[in-house]
Amino acid sequence: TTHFKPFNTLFLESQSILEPKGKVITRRLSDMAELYQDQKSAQSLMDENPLVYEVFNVEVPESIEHIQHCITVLYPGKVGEEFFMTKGHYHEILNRAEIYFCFKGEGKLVMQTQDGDYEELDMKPGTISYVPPNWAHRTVNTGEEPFVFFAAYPGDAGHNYGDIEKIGFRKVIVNESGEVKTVDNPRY
Ligand code: S6P
Ligand code: ZN
Repeated sequence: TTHFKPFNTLFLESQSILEPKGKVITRRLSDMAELYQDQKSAQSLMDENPLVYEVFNVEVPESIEHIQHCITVLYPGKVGEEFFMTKGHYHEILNRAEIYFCFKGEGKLVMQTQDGDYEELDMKPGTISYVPPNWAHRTVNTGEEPFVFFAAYPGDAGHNYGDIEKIGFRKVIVNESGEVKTVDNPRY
């Protein structure tokens, strides 16, 4: 028989290196500038074009019997007063769930359904977060060091970015005189 062979992956956290390397997704501000509220600040950062996050993917087949898994490193920073964040997505197969495990830094996991329900969870080292079926999800780095978490989800889940790119989440996470605040998204 030809069963898929078990294997280990090692994440060298201090160097942000995954072994074996797998597929790395790199997102800079220019890849997502339009998602931030303060477009003036976004434009003024464009020359510098900071690295916002990297996703280190372990390569497994994209089918239901497998479990995709990866590490996200979301760097600290702000666009205006809005914290660096991931693009955010629904799964292409909407009812595919996901688990996040945070092991460095701090942040928020913001989620919403197509009916407009909104929830957010705090993440810090040791937090295991459950994203149930049907919830769009985005992470936000509210701290001053890289926010690092592991994710696992069904192999066939896929990513649907379009809906979030159009209207975003109902809320945005901002710095307000040194405090982390959740405020209404004026564009929603
Ligand atoms: C995949 C999972 C994460 C994100 C990653 C980047 O289902 O939710 O690995 O892909 O954190 O976020 P995004 O929204 O750019 O894919
Ligand atoms: Zn996901």
